[in-house]
Amino acid sequence: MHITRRVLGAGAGVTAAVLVLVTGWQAGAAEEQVPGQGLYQVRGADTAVERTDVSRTGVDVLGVREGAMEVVAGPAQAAALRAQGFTVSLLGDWAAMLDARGGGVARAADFPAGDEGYHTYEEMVAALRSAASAHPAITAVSSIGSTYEGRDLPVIKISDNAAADEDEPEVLFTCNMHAREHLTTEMCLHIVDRFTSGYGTDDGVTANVDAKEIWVVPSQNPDGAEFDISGGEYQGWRKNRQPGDDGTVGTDLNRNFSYKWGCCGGSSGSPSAETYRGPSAASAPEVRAVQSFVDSRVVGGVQQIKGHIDFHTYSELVLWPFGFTHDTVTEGMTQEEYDRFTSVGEEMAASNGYTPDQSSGLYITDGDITDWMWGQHKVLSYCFEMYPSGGGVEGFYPPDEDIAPQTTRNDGAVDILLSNAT
Ligand code: 0X9
Ligand code: CA
Ligand code: CA
Ligand code: CA
Ligand code: ZN
Repeated sequence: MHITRRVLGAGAGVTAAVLVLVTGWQAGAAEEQVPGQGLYQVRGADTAVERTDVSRTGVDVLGVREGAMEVVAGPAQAAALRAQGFTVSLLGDWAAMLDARGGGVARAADFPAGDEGYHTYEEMVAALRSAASAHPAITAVSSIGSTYEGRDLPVIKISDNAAADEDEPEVLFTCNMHAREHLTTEMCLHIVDRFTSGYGTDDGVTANVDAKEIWVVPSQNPDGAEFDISGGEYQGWRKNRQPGDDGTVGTDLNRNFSYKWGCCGGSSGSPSAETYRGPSAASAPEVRAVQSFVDSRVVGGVQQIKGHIDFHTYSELVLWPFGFTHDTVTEGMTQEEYDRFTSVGEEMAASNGYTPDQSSGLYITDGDITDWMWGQHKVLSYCFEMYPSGGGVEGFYPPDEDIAPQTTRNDGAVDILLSNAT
């Protein structure tokens, strides 16, 4: 589900040239390849080990469904996968598919035409401010730091007596670590809306707000998210916007966390890769901000945050640590702890219809947030891959009509996480 960047930065001329060149590809081109990035289906990667092999070729894995992977790959990568024995079939030209999804000219200040129901960075900040001004007693908005480009990373705290640091279990929800996973920003904003506007009327909401301190970070990567919607069409962007050593832009924030960073072949050392881990652990300002915020919740030697969900898209999965190893029980994870992850994970998955698994069951990653949250702080931490279960380019850009049903769908899972955060 990570992805190779669409080569758009060079300007519209490049896209036009690709479109001209690809007109021949449908007409039975021998190897089924496009000159630029193609969306491919890969068959034969039936085990996590094989899927990790696929991922390590540097292709952008969009999703895994019923034994088939959907990946975005260049011609050489497609050829390499075939050489490794996988069955690779072309589904379409990636740039052309993104163009088709763009929906034409859009208002520069918002999402592409038809998707304005999604929140831009500015709209997200405004939504937090208005929730706070409508419910001042139970909210506090602040910032956990700033991005590479200098944007604030807002966090909202929701609790009774929000201004005070009370002795209540704390819970963290984080979203939009990957730029193009915009549905997750809406997930965090839905959590904010539910636990503020439902206070005093919904008994379950009221009990949670009274008994817990809920922290919500709606976007961990606003630079990337704004870039992804710049120019009125989607860019298919994943990483942050920080240049690497060679000038290529972007670190994969979900490979940059400090626990077992770069340990295990679950990330790339090459700045141009979609899973570039950065030059050192926590080299990305966004990751430093999240880590120092969580570090700051150690009060009197005790981590106050007891539960966490990091929302991603897509594939409809509930994932838990560790991602760096296939082992269930290892240094930092006892059988009892693993069983707890499994049972809460399965309960949440039963509530939203997602598939539960240890994250390495998908593929190996190192330096991801849930490994760090658990490995460093022993926080019950999950990665949700939201709607849809599959779907190529559409997968990252569901129409805004999907926001309400697909965020509400996780209400039960969020409540289960809260009740287990003790
Ligand atoms: O690769 C990722 O960072 C996550 N998937 S995404 O498509 N949203 O990029 C999954 C991270 C979960 N960890 C492992 N699968 N090990
Ligand atoms: Ca909007
Ligand atoms: Ca409180
Ligand atoms: Ca507290
Ligand atoms: Zn993601």
